[in-house]
Amino acid sequence: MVMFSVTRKQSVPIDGQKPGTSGLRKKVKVFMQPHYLQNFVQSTFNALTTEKVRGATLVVSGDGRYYSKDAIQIIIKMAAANGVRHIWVGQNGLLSTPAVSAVIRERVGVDGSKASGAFILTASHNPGGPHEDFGIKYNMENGGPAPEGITDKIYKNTKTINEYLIAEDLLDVDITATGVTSFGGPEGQFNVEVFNSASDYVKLMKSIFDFESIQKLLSSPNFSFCYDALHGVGGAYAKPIFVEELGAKESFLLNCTPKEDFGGGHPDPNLTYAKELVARMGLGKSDSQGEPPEFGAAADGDADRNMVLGKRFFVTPSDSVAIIAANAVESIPYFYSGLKGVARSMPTSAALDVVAKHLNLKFFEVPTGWKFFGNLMDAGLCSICGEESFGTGSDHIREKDGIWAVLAWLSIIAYKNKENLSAGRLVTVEDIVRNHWATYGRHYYTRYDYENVDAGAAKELMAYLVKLQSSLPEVNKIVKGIRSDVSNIASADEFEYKDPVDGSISKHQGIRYLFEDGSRLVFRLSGTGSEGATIRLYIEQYEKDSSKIGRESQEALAPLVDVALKLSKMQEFTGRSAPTVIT
Ligand code: VG1
Ligand code: CO
Repeated sequence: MVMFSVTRKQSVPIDGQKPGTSGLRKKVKVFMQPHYLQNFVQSTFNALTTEKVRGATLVVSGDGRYYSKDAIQIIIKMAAANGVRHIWVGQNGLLSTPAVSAVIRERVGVDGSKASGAFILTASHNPGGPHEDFGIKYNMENGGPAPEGITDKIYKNTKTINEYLIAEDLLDVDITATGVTSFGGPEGQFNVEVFNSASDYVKLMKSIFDFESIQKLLSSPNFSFCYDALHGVGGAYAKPIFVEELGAKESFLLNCTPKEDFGGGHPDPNLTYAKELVARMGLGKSDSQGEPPEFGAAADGDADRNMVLGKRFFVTPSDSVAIIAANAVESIPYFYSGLKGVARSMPTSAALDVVAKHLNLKFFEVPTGWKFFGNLMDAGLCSICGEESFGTGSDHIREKDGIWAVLAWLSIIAYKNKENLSAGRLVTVEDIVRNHWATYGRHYYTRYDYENVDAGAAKELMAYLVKLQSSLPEVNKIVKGIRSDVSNIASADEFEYKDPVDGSISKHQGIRYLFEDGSRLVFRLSGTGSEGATIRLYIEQYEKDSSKIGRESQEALAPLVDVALKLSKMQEFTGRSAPTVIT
């Protein structure tokens, strides 16, 4: 057996290693600086404490973006030096974020060990390549992102770090082939196990959904489908699940070969960045030839997000989670015995609230970021949850799950068509959504993103909005001066969350203006960008009157948009006359 020794490397703190909404994300060249990644990894080990690290089994993998391969070898060497016993790596370093969560919760190693955590190497929906972003985050033994208590400790450690441990003489491990490589260290054997990236996840999906009914749907001549992985790691799961298990045609898959730079694109599944899919579905400016498929979906770089489309029809993520929750018990075997509760992030529309009320389900509103759902799920309080940012998931794991959401939609479509699949007209995605609105009312919803705004200007805008909140009569005077046809603002605050399970408090989670008729304006600064600041503006209006639910969303929301932009002095502060992305 090859032996290695442990080196203590001197280091100094490096600024700016505070994990954001979902880990630390920076430009690749920042991560490549000497000691940068190492400082963060050692700070994580130190935050977890030696007892948790020594002898542990940890997962290291990610969405395969540029620099992942180097980072994996560095983390393997540092894990060995810190006394970790087993490192698990998905073949070629690939594991989607939901698959990592599944692997932590479900997988048993060749020697019978179970993993207690993972380094996930991804900057998710941010672009990749030598000039773009890299990212790293740590997930805990429940399979979910480290809670703020841990990420705060990690950050604190990065500010005082003076050394890290590394097994410099450990040879690079071949991660292209499955199998176990063993080394001998000062504390005994150290193993690196490379395993198939898809098999644990595929097994889990088969235990949740009725694959037979989905297979029938996919083989029906009345049904067609398109899945766009945007060159992210979702492609490594799309083929085994949709083609090999469910019999979809290979031509249904788009951009399903994972690439280090996502083909130069922005792996963010929305109407702006998933251009090819949007055109295929008949929703683009210049649509592609032929009849669009009945169902389309896309994923982000690490495949935890999903966008769901019908033929010439966009499903908002806020509606998507509400519709899944409303139909899950009938259509998805995992939920046959009922839902424990549902949850959404604060800026997500209240469509889910209405479903929860109708079905008499427990309901929770949490801050942005998946880490807040985990506690609820661990406590058995929540089965299905979602975010407006194309994130949907359930308590089968502790991350949002893009492919799960697609399978959930396919299950619902299969269920709605189970009698008339070969004969009558298909119940389409659009039918399902319109029927939902007719039952529950419609939440018109849009999000405006102002990306890479000057950080100082963004802060000033936010401070201004908080200051305005001190006098509601003043705000209402301004609002009425902008548009007399919107209702009054009933309250305004900064969202604060007290975790019902552990009592922890998260402050400053977004600025809210709540109107008397249930409309909302929410302003937040993004915590996932790597350059400047991104301002997110979320606008929502509820319509119960069934004669008014068929309007174009941008038209229905125009008065509120007008109010939001003028009230916040968006152009004055940022110099931007239009957002970068409208969803
Ligand atoms: C964004 C989304 C948030 C999501 C987060 C991570 O955060 O708004 O809902 O949980 O990305 O998603 P922010 O702070 O930029 O608004 V992923 O798929 O990028 O890990
Ligand atoms: Co993601």
